[in-house]
Amino acid sequence: MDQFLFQGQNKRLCSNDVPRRSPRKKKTKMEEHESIKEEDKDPSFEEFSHPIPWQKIEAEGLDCDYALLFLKEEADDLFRQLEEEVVYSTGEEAKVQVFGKVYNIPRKQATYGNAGLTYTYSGVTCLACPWTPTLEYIRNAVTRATGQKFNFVLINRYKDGQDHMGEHRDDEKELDPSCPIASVSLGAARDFIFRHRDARGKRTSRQIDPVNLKLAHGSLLLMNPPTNTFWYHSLPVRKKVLSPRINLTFRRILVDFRKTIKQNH
Ligand SMILES: O=C(O)CCC(=O)C(=O)O
Repeated sequence: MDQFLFQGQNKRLCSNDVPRRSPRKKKTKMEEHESIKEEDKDPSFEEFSHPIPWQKIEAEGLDCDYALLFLKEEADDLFRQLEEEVVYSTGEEAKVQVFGKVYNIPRKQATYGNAGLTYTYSGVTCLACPWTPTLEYIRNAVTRATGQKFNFVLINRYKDGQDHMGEHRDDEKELDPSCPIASVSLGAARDFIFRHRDARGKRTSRQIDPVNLKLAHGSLLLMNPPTNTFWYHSLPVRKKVLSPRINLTFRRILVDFRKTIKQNH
C-alpha cells in the first residue's frame, strides 16, 4: 500500500446568526495553481503573499494536492467556531439509502452554500443553508489557495474514531466535473483511503495498490479530476481515535444542471 503520512427539501433549521469573531488571517498563496481569471481578481487575494508547500499525490487516474492551509492556532479557532455555528441534519436527512435499504449515517452531516442549491447523494436530497461567516472565511481561504470558486460545502462531523464514511466516489451529475473537490480537515487526524475502481472487492480485475493518506488538522486535500472517476475513497473506523473531527468538502454545483436535464428530455 502506498503510504502518504502527513503530520501535521428540508426542515432543518440553519443558524447563521450566532455571534462569533473572525479568525486570524493567514498569508498563503499557491503560485502554480493560480487559475483566477483577470476579472475575478480582487484586492483581498493580495493578502496571501506566501506560497503554501503543496505536495503532489499521483497514481494511475489519481491527481491530488495536499497542503497545510491553517496553522494550529487558527485551525483550533475555526474548529471551535464551527462547533458553535454548524447545525447538523436530523430526521430523514440524517439517513442514507444503500441498495434500497435506509441506514442512519455513522456521523453528523450538514450542507451549506448559495441560495437554492441542493445536492443529492445516496438517495437523500439536501438543501443548502446560507453560508455562515466562518464557512465563508474558510471557503475564501481555499479559493485564494487554489484559484477555484465553490458554491457549496458538505460538512461531516465525526465524534470519534467510531464514526466513519464508507467507500464512495463524489461523482454526482450535478457536480461541475472540471472543478476539484477541496477537502478541509479540522480536529483529529484520520486515515483517508483511496481505492481504484478496478481493485475493489474480492474479484478484482487488476492489482492496484490503495493510496493511504492521513489528513491533518488544518489541512487541505484537493481531489482534482479525474480522481473521482477512477478512485473510491473512505474514512475507516479507527477505534484509537478518541477526539472529534470536522471535514468540509467544498464543491461546485452546476447551477443549470436541472434545466439542462429538462431540455434534453
Ligand atoms: O471526512 C472525510 O475526509 C471524507 C469526506 C468525504 O469523503 C466526502 O465528503 O465525500
